[in-house]
Amino acid sequence: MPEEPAMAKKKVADLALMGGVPRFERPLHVGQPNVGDRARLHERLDAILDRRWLTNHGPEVIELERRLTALLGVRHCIAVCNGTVALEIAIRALGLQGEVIVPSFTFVATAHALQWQEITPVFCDVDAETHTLDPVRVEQMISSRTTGILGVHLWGRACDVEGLSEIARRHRLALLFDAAHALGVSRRGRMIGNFGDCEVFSFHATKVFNTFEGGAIATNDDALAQKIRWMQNFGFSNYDQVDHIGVNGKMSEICAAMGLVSLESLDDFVAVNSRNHARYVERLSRLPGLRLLTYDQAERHNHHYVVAEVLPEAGLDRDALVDVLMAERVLARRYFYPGVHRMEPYASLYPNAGLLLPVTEALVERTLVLPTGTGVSFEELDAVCEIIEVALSGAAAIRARRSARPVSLAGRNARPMLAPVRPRRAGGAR
Ligand code: T4K
Repeated sequence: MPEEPAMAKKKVADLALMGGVPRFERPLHVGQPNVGDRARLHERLDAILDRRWLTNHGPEVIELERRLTALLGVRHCIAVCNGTVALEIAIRALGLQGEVIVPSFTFVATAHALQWQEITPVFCDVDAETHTLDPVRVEQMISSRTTGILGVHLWGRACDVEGLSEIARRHRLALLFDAAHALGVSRRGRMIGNFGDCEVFSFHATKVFNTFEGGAIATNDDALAQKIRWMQNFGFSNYDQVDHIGVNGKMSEICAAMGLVSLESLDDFVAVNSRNHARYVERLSRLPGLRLLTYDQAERHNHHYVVAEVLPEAGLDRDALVDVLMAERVLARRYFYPGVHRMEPYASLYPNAGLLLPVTEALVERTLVLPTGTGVSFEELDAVCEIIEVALSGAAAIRARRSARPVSLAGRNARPMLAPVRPRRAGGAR
């Protein structure tokens, strides 16, 4: 019989947390970038340098906006330097002030984009199944100071856009969506990008589609699009003429080139994600206490996030499982722990916000995001599943080990571990 490699995980004693050899030599990341055709990217970079047109709405940005507009089936898609600045511009262009209702179960940028402009983010609870804003709770949070609702299509699963639109219409509120996770996703057959007053995408390196850093604002409102374009470029409406307050939110040509190359491979990226997601569901959803989030088969999805909820029946809590995985160099993430309302400045400004966020408070304790994307091979993914299976089967031993030596890799000090990355080749588009 061939011998098992030293790092194979067959029993709980093999786990690195229990003294075994780590399964992976180099870290396995959530959010390792998808990279398209390198030769095409190099060609585009040469063309940019030959043209000597590096930024300020050059031909690459114009082409990217044209293709994104077509992909989304929307009237306008304005490329921006990153998703956070795109949110800030959208919020400003919509004239939001006072209070805006927003989930706390999101990346901190969603709330920061409001607070940065001295608008109060009013944290609203999410639905336990969908992880997105619960319209019933949204309506309860509306006050005389409320000017808008900012929903988040978390994990690329669309909010209840119909419910939120109806509330916004009835209360005359602006409605925008943080669609950072939702490029290539549909809602009732219509692409995300078409809902609310506008929707904001992130094209950060860790997203399914990336421009290194980048983002975009999509809208069907011509006047709003015009205002966003001015605001994104210092308020210039013409040479020498400034009609608005504005910032520098422009996307550079090099980022747009990466975007065009990424767009050409987007279907391949999504196919890999979709295959990976199906494999995780197949192997992990049969384990007691693990709930894998699924995607509505009737819609288009990017399957970019593999999200598990670790329930009490698992025998290990989420942080224990993260410790097990981190010891194997699987950098699973606790997105979006501890909830924005527990981060500063919000924790000090609104110390009791958690009382109104019971679902969020539960989700931040049990949600786990696993590695996927073209940087993760199918074999690596199976090895991650194997680690989880072995860990849950030996939950009691792991609990005992952790209480004897309570050093948590999942704590704040874990971050320096993320630094060393060695280049490598794996399956998927390159
Ligand atoms: N709204 C929502 C709902 C969002 O999720 C985000 C961003 C935004 C708004 C704001 O959009 P941007 O302004 O970022 O365009 C990461 C991303 O930096 C952030 O863009 C993203 N959400 C968030 C969910 O994830 P961190 O703090 O987790 O990043 P970091 O450095 O820990 O990287 C994540 C993992 O990816 C690590 O294991 C390392 C790996 N990685 C990262 C980069 C940048 C790589 O392997 N290669 C890389 O190039 O926030």
